[in-house]
Amino acid sequence: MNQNRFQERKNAIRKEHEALLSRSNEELFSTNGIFNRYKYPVLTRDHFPMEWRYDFNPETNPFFMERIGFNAAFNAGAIKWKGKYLLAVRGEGNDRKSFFAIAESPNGVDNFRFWDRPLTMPETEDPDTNVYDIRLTEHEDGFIYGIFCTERKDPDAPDGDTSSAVAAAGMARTKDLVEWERLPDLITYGGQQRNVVLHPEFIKGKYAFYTRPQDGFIETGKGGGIAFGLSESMVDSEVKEEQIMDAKTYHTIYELKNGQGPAPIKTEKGWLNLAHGVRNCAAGLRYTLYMFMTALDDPSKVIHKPSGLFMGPLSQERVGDVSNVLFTNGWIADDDGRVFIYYASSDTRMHVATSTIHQLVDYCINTPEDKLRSAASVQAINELIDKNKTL
Ligand code: M1P
Repeated sequence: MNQNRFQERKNAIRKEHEALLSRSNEELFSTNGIFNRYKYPVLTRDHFPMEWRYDFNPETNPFFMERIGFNAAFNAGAIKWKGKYLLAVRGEGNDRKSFFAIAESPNGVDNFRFWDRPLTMPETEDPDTNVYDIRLTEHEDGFIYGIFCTERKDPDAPDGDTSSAVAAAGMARTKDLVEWERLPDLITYGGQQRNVVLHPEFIKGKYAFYTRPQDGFIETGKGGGIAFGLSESMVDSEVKEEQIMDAKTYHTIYELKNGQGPAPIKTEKGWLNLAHGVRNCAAGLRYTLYMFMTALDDPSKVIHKPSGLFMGPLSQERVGDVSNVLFTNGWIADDDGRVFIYYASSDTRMHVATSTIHQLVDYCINTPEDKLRSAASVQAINELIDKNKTL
């Protein structure tokens, strides 16, 4: 391949990439009135910078081929930082390894661009095989914490078992999102951990965690749902007692397991919580998002819980590496009351939906609760019809 061909390919790919990165997004009309989806995903694997993918030297890459490939961009933590909307994305390479990379947007809905390099997350003495699903919490102690899943091969796996893993909560903190200080993994006593989230305020003078105790890597077993626990310190963090605050429940969208999404948002009426629930069906595990509200003076106490799912996979969102999955670990509450909900579909790409604090509080308080029986659901429908008949 001659020099012209190299240059042609490079220019064509650059042009297409730039068009993708600068594409405007479009808010879609919402019949539910609770949130608005957007026409395009905000980040995909095609958004990763060309400099991370290609060797730009025609001598060593005469065909201008990709040297490092990326498979997915999903499950991002989120934060508003210096006026910009930042996503700490879970990038996944073709090698199946996940890593974190920050992408920034001027408006939260489009024009997301990755910073120059992926995030360098220091390791502990026990190196991580895989890291993913970071939750960013701006804590009142002045640090931004990143709590994520660290996965390592199960040391007790029998010979020949090359897939059993152990999941724990990895911990790191930063003041600028560039330099990270790795802290020891969170110590808990309820088995494995994924979906651990740090609450932004001290509770009883301690650090407060949302955890998800689970017996195995995939199965939660007797680990019963989203739990709440306190730790004296973040440097040697230990949650001695995990109290289930939002249990997995028979015949709900969180029947099999659930997990806290991002850190909750404080409102006048209580803390807004966003989580994922998982149920099993003939198509496999189905992940949807749901919401609940907790008491201002006790974030472990659920005070409002709308029935069922808040958001489930639709259209193209249904299909991907792990189909039929919506997952969230990042949202941003703006000063003007707007809320940007960042969610991933099918472990493949990132989307945004927008709402407001007022709408989400209204949704949590005024949506009927799940009474756990078909007849009770019909009764709720009839109550609404009756109410409308009086108008
Ligand atoms: O594949 C769907 C999700 O599965 C896991 O979620 P949970 O811990 O609730 O089972 C996570 O690995 C998550 O990253 C993934 O999106």
